[in-house]
Amino acid sequence: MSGARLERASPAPAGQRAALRADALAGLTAPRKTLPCKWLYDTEGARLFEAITRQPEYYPTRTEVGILREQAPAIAAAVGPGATAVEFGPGDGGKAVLLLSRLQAPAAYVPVEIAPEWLDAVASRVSEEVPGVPVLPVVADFARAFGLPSGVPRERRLGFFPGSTIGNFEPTEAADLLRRFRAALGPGARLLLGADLVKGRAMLEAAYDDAAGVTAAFNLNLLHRLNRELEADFDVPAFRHRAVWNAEEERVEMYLESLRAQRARLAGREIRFAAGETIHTENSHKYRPERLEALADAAGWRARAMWTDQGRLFSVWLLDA
Ligand code: AVI
Repeated sequence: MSGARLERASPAPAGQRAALRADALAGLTAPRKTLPCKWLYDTEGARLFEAITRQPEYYPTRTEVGILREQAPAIAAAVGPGATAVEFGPGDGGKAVLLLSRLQAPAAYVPVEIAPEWLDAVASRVSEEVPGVPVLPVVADFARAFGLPSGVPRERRLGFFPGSTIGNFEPTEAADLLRRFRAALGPGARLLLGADLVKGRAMLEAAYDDAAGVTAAFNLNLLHRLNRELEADFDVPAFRHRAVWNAEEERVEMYLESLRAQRARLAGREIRFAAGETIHTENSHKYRPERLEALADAAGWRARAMWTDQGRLFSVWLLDA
């Protein structure tokens, strides 16, 4: 994927709609149909994703939060006092609150996010829940090259990229992203990174196809979004959600499968589906520790520490620039 970051603008601005149209036309007229996973996150998609994180099958969020809580003393000791935490795509700010309230005298918190209204909400939450830590919000798209403003302290910068969002990027894109973080943070920086680990098929496929159908609704919302924003006419109930563990690529793949032969109109084009034909909508790469270390290494980072849970489901890494 290019850009696993959440896009929450609603209704979509014209530029964003044009980009969605271009991506949808390119992806749905290709021999193997695809849609980039960044488009999963409109307002409804973001709401559904928050609901996914509360599903019993979706272990990553609660496991990572458990690691951050349990290992907070070790993380705080390794990071040291006076860090400026720079979070890329801060979500609802919950993990920032957890981190900042455990670090020793953090100097500042810098959430980096493309959607200004989302940034405001995160800044208010963190200011309220961790008073005394200056919040310096930065509007930027970290999926592209960006710099931090001069007001952000240069010393002891700690990048923060939790949630295993790194897994939604293809490995070469993930290395580019880590390289960009390194360039933006500067020499001497550290990065606290969450990465989901490889595990058995049953647990992975259940995590991406929960019994309550929330992940299915999240995936199908992509077709609703095309109908809403591009005036397409997908018959959404004629598609179903599928999640498949690809053991060779070590990633969970999400698809929308057409239940019958059908056609849909999209931006003046007719898109045909055979029965059983799929649209590939997301990859969620899982990492073995040695592969994550090699990825970090390729991007110029050195692994300093890794923390995991008892079941070795998830990993939190501290990397040195
Ligand atoms: C945002 N990202 C880390 C999630 C994941 O687990 O890959 C997105 C997701 N897709 C389906 N469920 C969750």
